[in-house]
This record gives sequence, structure tokens and C-alpha cells, in this order.
Amino acid sequence: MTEIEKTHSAHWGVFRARYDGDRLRVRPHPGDPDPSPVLDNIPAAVAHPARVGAPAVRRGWWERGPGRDPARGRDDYLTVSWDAVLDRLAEETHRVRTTHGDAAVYGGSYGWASAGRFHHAQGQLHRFLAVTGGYTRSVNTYSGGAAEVILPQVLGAFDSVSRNAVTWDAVAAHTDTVLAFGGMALKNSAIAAGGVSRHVERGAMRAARDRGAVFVLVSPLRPDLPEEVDATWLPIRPGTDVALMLALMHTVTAENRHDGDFLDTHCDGWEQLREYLFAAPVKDADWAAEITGIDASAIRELAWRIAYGRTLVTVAQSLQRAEHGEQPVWGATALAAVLGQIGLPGGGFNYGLGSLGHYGRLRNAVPVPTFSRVPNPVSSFIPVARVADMLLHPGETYDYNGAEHTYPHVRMAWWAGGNPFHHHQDLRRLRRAVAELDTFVVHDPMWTATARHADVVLPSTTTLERDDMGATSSDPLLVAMKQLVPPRGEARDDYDVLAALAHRLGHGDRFTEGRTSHEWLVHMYDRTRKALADRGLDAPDFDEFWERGELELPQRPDDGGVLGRFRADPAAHPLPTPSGRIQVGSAPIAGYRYSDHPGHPAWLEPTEAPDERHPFWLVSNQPATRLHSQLDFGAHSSGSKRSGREVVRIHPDDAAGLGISDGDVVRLHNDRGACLASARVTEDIRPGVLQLPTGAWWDPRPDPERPDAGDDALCVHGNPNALTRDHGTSRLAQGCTGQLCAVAVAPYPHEPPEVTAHTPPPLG
Ligand SMILES: Nc1nc2c(c(=O)[nH]1)N[C@H]1C(S)=C(S)[C@@H](COP(=O)(O)OP(=O)(O)OC[C@H]3O[C@@H](n4cnc5c(=O)[nH]c(N)nc54)[C@H](O)[C@@H]3O)O[C@H]1N2
Ligand SMILES: Nc1nc2c(c(=O)[nH]1)N[C@H]1C(S)=C(S)[C@@H](COP(=O)(O)OP(=O)(O)OC[C@H]3O[C@@H](n4cnc5c(=O)[nH]c(N)nc54)[C@H](O)[C@@H]3O)O[C@H]1N2
Ligand SMILES: [Mo]
Repeated sequence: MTEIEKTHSAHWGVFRARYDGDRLRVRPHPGDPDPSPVLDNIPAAVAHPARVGAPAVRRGWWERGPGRDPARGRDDYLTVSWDAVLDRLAEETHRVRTTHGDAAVYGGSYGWASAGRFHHAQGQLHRFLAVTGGYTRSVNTYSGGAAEVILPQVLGAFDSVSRNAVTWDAVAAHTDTVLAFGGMALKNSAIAAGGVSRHVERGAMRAARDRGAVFVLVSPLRPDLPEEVDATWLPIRPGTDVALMLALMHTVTAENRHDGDFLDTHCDGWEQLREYLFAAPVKDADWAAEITGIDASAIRELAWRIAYGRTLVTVAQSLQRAEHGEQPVWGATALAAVLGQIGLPGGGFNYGLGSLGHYGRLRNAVPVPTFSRVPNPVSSFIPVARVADMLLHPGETYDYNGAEHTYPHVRMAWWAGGNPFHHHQDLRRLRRAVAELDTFVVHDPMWTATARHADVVLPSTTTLERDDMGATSSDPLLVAMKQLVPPRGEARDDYDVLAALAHRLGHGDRFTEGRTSHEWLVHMYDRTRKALADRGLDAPDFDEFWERGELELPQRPDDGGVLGRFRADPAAHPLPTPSGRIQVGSAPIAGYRYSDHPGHPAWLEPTEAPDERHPFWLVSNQPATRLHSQLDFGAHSSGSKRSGREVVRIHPDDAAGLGISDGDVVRLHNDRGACLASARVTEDIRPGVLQLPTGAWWDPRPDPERPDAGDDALCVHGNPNALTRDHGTSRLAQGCTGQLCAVAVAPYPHEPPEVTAHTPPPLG
């Protein structure tokens, strides 16, 4: 095979690759100033034993037919032909739809899959399910479930206040103080949905710092801001940020350094919030010091600093992925409003800046290629993180965003491009939930923990095995994602599999619109080409674009975004909130009368917090060495583990008290479950906090410390979702609360078992 270097892209960076018929060699895009080492995971995708080689069915389902089955996750698998499996699956889809109705099919299928615009697994599946009758869908994301509901009601549409509010260029040029709740870890901004051609965050932060900007990191973990910005670290007790925000607002207001004019002209609800700040218990620095573990003097000093010059408040997505996660998002909005900074260049508030690489960027001036949607004829939906509740409690009611809803009775769940046995909380509960299904279908290139629970496992190609286009609306590069290697085994593109099923169900033409994959790419590209031509810009035809491998798209200049325009003229550019202004308090939300979500930002005690039995907060954040669970077996991801196990960080004082040394295998546990991990003893973490990233594939075994707890009580690999709590953020948003839970930790007194998560199940 000739070794031609080709262009391709991933959520963690645009890259070039060569394949010699055996090894794939990958290098970052030459224009990327700070590429991500996560690229090193890619070569392992080509031929790893964890690849699904051929269509597989769970023995119990194939032999006994659909139905409730606690054997899901414990059964073995049979290899079958594509024709046999597609015939059976078409029949089963038809049975479920005609017997139980179209809402009995859950197509929520949340997940990141690949960066390609066409072979977007979720988009493909949703289209297939829509044309064949419809499906119960999911709303919002695991990423920002609480923020997605609160922000539009108090500040602005989610995208406009995360992606396009304060740009990194404006931070570099204008910001005096960056107050970063949860930090802006470079590991996180390495990732951008749809790909990223230039990682600019390190450079922008360094430029701001060189100009004299001060960075304040509020986080239990020191590496949440890069070393070179020399941040002041306030190691806060997890889950308490809103108390600090309230104390900052209180102190600034008590000293009359708040911006009363801005609150009058641009905000609504200040009366209620102000009353709360000054009502007993007064939300002053001493009050917050008790809750947050940060010295009152440090809080007062911070209140002084942020009231002068240009201040930017950021909140990492992690803060809202916890119980009452709406509060820190709303609190930071209100704090930036009290300071009168919202809408100023490099100032105010940008939700999630630094949490993802497509935030804080300029917007493209032309649309990027997008796969067309088909309307879903079914109206039934759930907030995405309520999936196990739905399966375990069909017909029961729940609150969401001011209304009461009922869980549908789902019989068939269908997943493509996501990994619920990675992303969901309390995985043993999720296992009990999927046992309730009649049929569980999963398309994935890999034998993930999810595939190992499915009745039907359809081997997908990876992005490396097909042509696609990579792009996102806040990156200037449109990338030809060229096929680098031939499809592995019997793997097929999700599009081809779903087209074949749609044909069997009599809707093939509507699904494909008569186009091959290649014809879809040309069709989707044409929208971008036309928009370029309309502006009189370089607008090559598809073949020429493909030949070049990439195309630079024009971007809009920074006009301050919606918040800048609103600040300049609030009457002409009102916000999409009930008052058209920033809601530092909200009468409509107060009107919902939710005990877990009042009508202004507030401190609410969490219902799960460390106690004597479970004295630690476990932070389960995003992994530095991979994207979620993807390519967990890749070189960079495995290189960071110890004896194949995930690493948990612990403070030296805590480790000493428990007799834990660096490198020891420890057992983390609570009443929901347990997992093993390798201890890393470090001063970079607040005492009383442990940190174990997500993404090590769930590897459940019996727990010798709890022999009666079942065969799946201990994850031997180190997946924190063995421990996390499956509970909504509040009745308002019902978002995911996976970031924080209470645990105990101890040295593991037995011989640690071998990790087998990357070895496929027995295949008959
Ligand atoms: N405890 C805890 N849990 C969390 C979080 C947390 O902070 N703490 N964070 C949450 C967040 S923010 C998120 S976004 C979720 C992420 O959860 P997911 O997005 O579900 O995680 P991924 O590992 O990215 O799953 C993508 C899956 O798609 C597969 N895939 C890749 N390409 C293709 C393809 O072309 N076709 C098909 N069919 N499949 C493909 C991959 O093999 C992988 O199994 O996790 C959430 N879970
Ligand atoms: N390398 C890598 N980057 C990623 C991803 C990945 O899987 N790998 N996933 C991407 C996705 S889908 C998303 S949604 C974003 C998520 O972006 P985030 O949710 O912001 O990312 P996390 O790493 O989970 O959390 C950031 C930091 O918040 C801190 N933190 C946790 N709890 C608290 C708290 O209560 N208070 C304060 N002040 N700090 C706290 C933790 O120390 C943690 O390191 O990341 C994206 N970036
Ligand atoms: Mo996410």
C-alpha cells in the first residue's frame, strides 16, 4: 500500500495520518499551536481486540426472544450474519411499534461518537427512527443539563452565552481578573464537538497573564488552570461555590461597590436577591467561610479585587453536574451583573469558557455542512439523564421545568454513538433498568460495557474507515476526513446498516433520499459552497475541496455577542428572558414553588454529602488522557494507568491517616457500589477530596468485602460511575449529577484481580 498522508479530524484535533497496511501514524495539523496528546490513542482503534468483528446477538434474546431479562450484561454472544440479524431486528421493531406504539421505542441515544458531520451516529439513528414511525427522544445533555434549562430563563440561549459570548482574544486583550470557578483546564478545552484546528487557550491565557491579568482558581484541584498563569488557588469544598458567590455579592454590595445603575437598567429581580443576601443568616464572608472552607479574609480580598477593573467570571460545566447545579450557574450570572461587567469586552460572564474547545471562539460567517433532520412524529421525551428512572418507573410522574410529565413505557432502546454504561450514574442501577427492556440494540465499533448489555450488537466502522467532513460553527477549518484504513472485519457504516433496515421496514427511500454516502457528502457540502460563492469568496467544487483536504471558512468579527449588544442597547437587543433583562431573580421560577429551586440564586444543602461512613467527596471529572470512554485502550490512555487500573488522586494528609502510599491499590466504596483504583498521593488536591476521572470501562465483579452484594458490586478497573448517584439536579432541570458523590476509601486487602474490560465477551 502506498503511504499517502491524508487529512482527518477528531473531537480532540484535526490531524494527518499515513497507513502502511499495518500501522497508522498520526500527526497533528501543522497549524495547531498546542495539539492534544489524546491523538496518540487513535492508532489503536484500527485493529484492537476490543473491536466488534461481526454482528453479534445475546444468546438469551436470540434463542428465547424479546423480553425482560436480568441476564443482560451476564450472557454470552453468538455471531450471526448481517442478513439474519437485520431481518430479525426489522421484525422486532415492527412488533414493538404495532403492539406498544411508537413511543415504546427509546431513541435518546445520547453520545459523542465521531466528529464527522455525515456519519454522525446519533443523527443517523434519529433520522431512521423518525422515518419509521417516531420515538421517545431525550432533551438536553449530560454535559450541561442544568445550565441548558436555567440559562435561557435568566441570561440567554445556551450557545450564545457559552460558545459566542467572551472570546479568547478579548480575554487576552482586556481582562484584568479572571475568576474561574472550576478552572479552565487545558485538558478540557482540548476537546471540541466537531473538531478543532487550533488550540488557542494556552496562548490566550499566557498573553493575558503577560499583560498583567490575575487568575483566581476556585477548585478542589490545582491543575484546573495551567501552571503558566500562576493562579491564586482557592481550594474550595466541592459543591459549595454558590455560597462563595453569594458572599462576594454581599461584600461588594455592603461596601457599595456594586453597579447600582447596571442593576437598574439591565437587570430584573435584584430586590429579591438583595433581600436574601442581607436576610439572616447574612450571606457574608464569615458565613461562606464555614460552608466553603475558604478563609473569610481571602473572600473579602477577592471581593475587593473583582470590584475594580475588568473582571470575567467563568463557571466550568462540572459545577452544574451536581445536585442543585443550577445555582452556581445562576450565582455567577448574578455576580457578574452585580459587578456591572456583563457585555464589556473581556468582562462579565461566559458560561463554560475553557470547558470545551469550541467556546470563546468567533462564529463562522457561512454555515457548515449539516445532515438534514426529519421531524419526529412522536412528542414523548425525557430529560436525558432520567433514562434509568424511565425504564424502572414507567407511568410515574416527575417534575421538569415548571410542568409535570409522565414516563413512557419503553420496550426497546436503541443506541448509536454513545455509551450509557460509560456516561450514566450508578451503573448497577442502570443494569437493573435495561433488564426491564424487551430489546436493547447498540451500534458501536467496540465491545464497550454498553455493547456487553445489548441484545443486538451491530459493528460500526470507525471514523478512520470512511469518508466524512469535520466542522463546527466556531472553527474556521472545514476538513475532508478521508478514509485512512479499510473497514475492520464485517464492520459497516451506521448509514448503510440503517438504510438496510429502513428498506426492510418499507421506508428506505425516505431515509436515503436516493443518495449514497458520497452523494450525501456532496449534497451537504453544497450549502457551504453556495454561501461562500454568494459572498464572492473562494468556493471550490466538492472534488477540488476534497483534493485540497481542507478549506478555510470566513468568520464574523467579534461584536461582543448577544451580551455586548444587549449592554449597548437593552431596548433594541433584549435578552430572551421573561423581562428581556438579566434575571438576577425570577418571578416565574419562584412561581414553580420548587423546594429545591427558589426564585433567586441560593445556597441549598446537598442531600448527599460526606459523613462519618463516607467521609470524602469524590470528584469524577473528565479524563485528561482520552475523550470519555473512547479509545480507553489507546497508548495515551493506557500509559496513564497503573497496572491497567485508573488512578485516583488523594491528599498526603488523608493518605497518611489511612495508611495509603503512592501506587497502592485502593477500594473506593459507598452503599451503591465500589471500585478499585491506584492511589496517587499529591498536594494538588484539597484534603477531604478524591479525584477519579471517568472513562475506564466498567469491569464489574463480586466484591470480597461485600460478598452478599451481588456479582457486580466491585469495578476492578476504576470506573467512578460504579459509585455515583442517579439523581436529578433539581425539579427544574433534572440534569445529571455525576460529578460529585460521597465515598469512603481504604487500602485493598486482597490480591487485585486482572482488568478484562477490553477483552470481548465469549462468542459462540
Ligand atoms: N461520573 C460522571 N459521569 C459523566 C460525566 C461526569 O462528569 N462524571 N460527564 C458526562 C458528560 S459531560 C458526557 S458528555 C458523557 C459522555 O458520554 P458518551 O458521549 O456516551 O461517551 P463516549 O465514550 O464519547 O461514547 C461514544 C461512543 O460512541 C462510539 N462511537 C465512536 N464512533 C462511532 C461511530 O461512528 N458509530 C457508532 N455507532 N458509535 C461510535 C464509541 O466507541 C463510544 O462507545 O458522560 C457523562 N458522564
Ligand atoms: N480531555 C478531555 N476533555 C474533555 C472531555 C473529555 O472526556 N476528556 N469531555 C468534554 C465534555 S463532553 C465536556 S461536557 C466538558 C466538561 O467540562 P467540565 O465539566 O468543566 O470538566 P470536568 O473535568 O469534569 O470538571 C472541571 C473541573 O471542575 C472541578 N470541580 C469539580 N467539582 C467542583 C466544584 O464543586 N466546585 C469547583 N469550583 N470545581 C469543581 C474539578 O476539579 C474538575 O477538574 O469537557 C470536555 N473536555
Ligand atoms: Mo459532555
